Amino acid sequence: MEKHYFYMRRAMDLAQLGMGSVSPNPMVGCVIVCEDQIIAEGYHEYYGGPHAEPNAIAKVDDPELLNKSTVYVTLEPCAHFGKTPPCANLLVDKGVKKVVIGAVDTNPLVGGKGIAIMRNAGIEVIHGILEADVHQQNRRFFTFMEQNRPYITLKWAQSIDGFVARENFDSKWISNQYSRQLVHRWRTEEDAIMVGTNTARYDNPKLNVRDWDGKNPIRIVVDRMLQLDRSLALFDQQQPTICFNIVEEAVFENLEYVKLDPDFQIADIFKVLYERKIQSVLIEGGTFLLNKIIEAELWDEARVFTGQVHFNKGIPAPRIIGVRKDRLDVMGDALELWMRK
Ligand code: AOF
Ligand code: ZN
Repeated sequence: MEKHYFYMRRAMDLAQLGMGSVSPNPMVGCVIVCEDQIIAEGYHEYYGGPHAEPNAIAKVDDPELLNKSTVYVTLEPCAHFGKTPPCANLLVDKGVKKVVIGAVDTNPLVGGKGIAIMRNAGIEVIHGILEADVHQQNRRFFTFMEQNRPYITLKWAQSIDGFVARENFDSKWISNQYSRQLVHRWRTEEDAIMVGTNTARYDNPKLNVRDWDGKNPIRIVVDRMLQLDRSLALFDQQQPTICFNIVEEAVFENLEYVKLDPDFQIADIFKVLYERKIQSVLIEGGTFLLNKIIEAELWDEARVFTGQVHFNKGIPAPRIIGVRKDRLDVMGDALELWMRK
């Protein structure tokens, strides 16, 4: 039994290498073990590319070994013809002896069917090894599949006395350069970043990745009445941008205006994002938008920096109730990590 956890952990480490490249697919890793030795490894490397299992199988030198091998895979092998043929059938065709799975795939196209295909073919299948960890690793994918909305991470920085900005909306220099660099890393890990009107107006954020290596996310802004100046950095068309409003529908190169009903709710925005396969969103402010999402209980995770400054008065930080996961020190800034459940 012990061994299962060891190999599954290795498969999870491989899966993690797909972070930032596989969305909206899950991160999946695969390890093939013959007589207590790893004979091949693979992972899902990029969206649209081969799945973890064929990548691992391709690395096996002697296919004869497969009929006495155990395949460890973090997610249930797929049962559908998608961008690639079903992985469950591949494992059957290759004659593997046993398959050990982390979590069952809740994609309705798969959902237990992969396991059934393999069991019907006589393969011994067990699942649920490190299941909670695999769920945590693919929390964006599972939330997207099960709740039909993107996985939402809230982020803000506050002063020691609980303000996100001074009264004139000046919010510069709450957090230090290391915290700000960490945010750039986070931007590479989500499909999109979203801000409200005031943040776009007063902070004029570029919402791109500068202090880390990785892909730029899609930018999303809510500008109800289309009052934002088109010269703001976020409208520079250097990266795909969506502007939600109630005035007009329009598409330019890399910049799209999506019109919603005048009484639209946060859930309506998330529905559009779901339909566009945007699996995760980092909400970078401001407090109006953050509070709306907190009230609607449509967030999953919050990351809150507290910097070493006092504002005495200003714009109060959002307040959340949930399960706090951790409190870390980022070179003097306190970073609290909250999970909603
Ligand atoms: C696996 N192994 O490595 C991954 C799986 O569009 P496709 O064909 O790439 O299929 C995507 C779906 O396949 C995805 O939503 C998820 O259910 C499953 N991902 N399955 O057997 C893998 N990445
Ligand atoms: Zn597959």
